[in-house]
Amino acid sequence: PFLTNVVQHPSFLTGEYSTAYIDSTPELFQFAKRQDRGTKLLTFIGQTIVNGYPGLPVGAKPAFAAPRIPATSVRQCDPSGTKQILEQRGVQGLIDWTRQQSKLLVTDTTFRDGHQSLLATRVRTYDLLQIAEATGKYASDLFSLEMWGGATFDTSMRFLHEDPWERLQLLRERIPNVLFQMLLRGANAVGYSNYPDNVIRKFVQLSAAAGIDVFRIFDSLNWIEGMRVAIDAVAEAGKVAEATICYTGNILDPKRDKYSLQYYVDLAKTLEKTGAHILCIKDMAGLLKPFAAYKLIRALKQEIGIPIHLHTHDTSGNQMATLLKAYEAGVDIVDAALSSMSGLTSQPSLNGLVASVQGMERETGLDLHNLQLLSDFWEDIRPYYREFESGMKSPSSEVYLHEMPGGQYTNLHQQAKAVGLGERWEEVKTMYRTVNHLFGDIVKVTPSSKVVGDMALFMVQNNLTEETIYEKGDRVDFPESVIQFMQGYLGQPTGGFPEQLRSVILKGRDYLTTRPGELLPPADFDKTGAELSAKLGRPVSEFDIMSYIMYPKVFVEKEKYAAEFGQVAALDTPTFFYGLQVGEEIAVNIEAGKTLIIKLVSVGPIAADGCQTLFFELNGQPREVTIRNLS
Ligand code: 3PY
Ligand code: ZN
Repeated sequence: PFLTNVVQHPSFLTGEYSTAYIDSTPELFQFAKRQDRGTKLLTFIGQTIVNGYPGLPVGAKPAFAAPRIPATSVRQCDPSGTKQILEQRGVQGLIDWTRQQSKLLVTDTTFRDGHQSLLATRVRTYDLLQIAEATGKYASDLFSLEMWGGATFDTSMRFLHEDPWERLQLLRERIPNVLFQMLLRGANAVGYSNYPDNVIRKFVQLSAAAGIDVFRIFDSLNWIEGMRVAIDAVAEAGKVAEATICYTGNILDPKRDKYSLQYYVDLAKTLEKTGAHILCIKDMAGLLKPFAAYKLIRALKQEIGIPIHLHTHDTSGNQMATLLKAYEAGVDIVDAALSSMSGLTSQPSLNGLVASVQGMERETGLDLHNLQLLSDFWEDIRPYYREFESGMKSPSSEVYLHEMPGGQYTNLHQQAKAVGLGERWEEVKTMYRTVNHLFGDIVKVTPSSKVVGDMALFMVQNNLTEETIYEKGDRVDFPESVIQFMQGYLGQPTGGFPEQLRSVILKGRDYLTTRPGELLPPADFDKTGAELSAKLGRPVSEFDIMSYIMYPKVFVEKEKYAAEFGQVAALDTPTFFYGLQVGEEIAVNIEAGKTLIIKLVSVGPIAADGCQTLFFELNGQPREVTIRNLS
């Protein structure tokens, strides 16, 4: 009975999902006055020149060489790749083909996990589009391209001021032949807490309609209940449900028996019974050592009939060996990233993998020369994003100690810097391990990994230790994410919650023992859409409504940003991050057939009121914008 109180708790309702949001935050809906598109973009560029892009240095724009973009002739008129196999033969036909064909199949993760793990998820649609057609052409023998979901949904809106759905649709138009794959966090969709079941179903339908073919579905605690709704929805949409076991611990260590070989085999069998078309082993932190991979995949091959897809991160530097041992054990599909976007916290090198198995019975069929052309492009654009690199320069076996997912490493590092703990990063990593221990050794992957990260930052900040937390904990308010985790909003961990710690953190609050999605009131899409449309003063699409339901605040901020600064997504990346140099001229395509020519003529001094005037030419006409210097 008390469970109803929990789901009506205001913090839960406003957390990530609420239709009451519009009414409770009217100030968010006051938009800047209308200006023409050119002036908006000049304002954005001026703002970036004067005050910098948030988090990046202000000052001279670095010199970047133009990226090498391999020539593509007109779009392939007769595409044939895995996408066509799915379309012509259906899901079962695709799975049968996967089993019958003889190659090692490969997924390229560069468009999603590669940059999520190396560049804090900051790669812009503009750059993805530059290489999209060439990717479809030169990597047409891929099983799939992982290119959406995970952290990209949130980040594209929050930091890049882009529409994630538009990214998906634009890439789909340019890459008609390879399966598109996304990462879906089960009942958390692409967010950080559970959503009502009808939101999960709708999210899957919309993603499928916009172009996703393969849904990698995981639960951040390996809790099967958190995956069922999504698995069923994907099957219903006629798409591929790739259900996931997240790998943690070490199956070769008899002392670490919470996550044993038997644990994974049982989970895999349950997922197969639940309707998974493919099984993913998601080694999000890169803990699956080579010989463990062999043992795990051999065992799974004997116990289940569906294809096995291996995902890992190369943080330790050991993971090419893991892929090769997985090959020996008969893995069907593996993930890798183009070489210039591989290694360290990203996936092992795709180019290297292709070369490694050349001449073997199950060589990949991918062409090394063509892959090099694609890698060259990424090598050239990676410097645009250098400020988002983690600073990690070599492989680190420390990952076996802290067990932090590759996709979290750069993001948590940024988060630590943002709260003033940049200097104490070593302590944060050690605390991450301590928190895992305090939590009872849990699976750590978004969002459970975020909870561990938040708690680690919090403990370092407040000088709490494993020993003092129980006494001092009564007097501190823990982060909201930690409270919600202990309340069961991310689901139930294997072996349950640590009771003593839970009571210190919850301080008498209620908690759930069943699936949050069962209790959450369903979203009313029509009502939310009508309200949103009225507030924004424009018609809204189903995609807008979904973005809003997933991330209400971030979505509205994005709308406000667009009202003030226009289509910043149309700017090239160096200009987006660093503005223009005096004398520099760029062409900006704001819609098909409409190009703005923007030139920075000069930058005025800081006036007494703290403002600076920038003089531009817009399509040859003089224009000026005045920006307050915030330094
Ligand atoms: C995500 O959920 O974004 C991940 O990449 C988890 O590994
Ligand atoms: Zn990953």
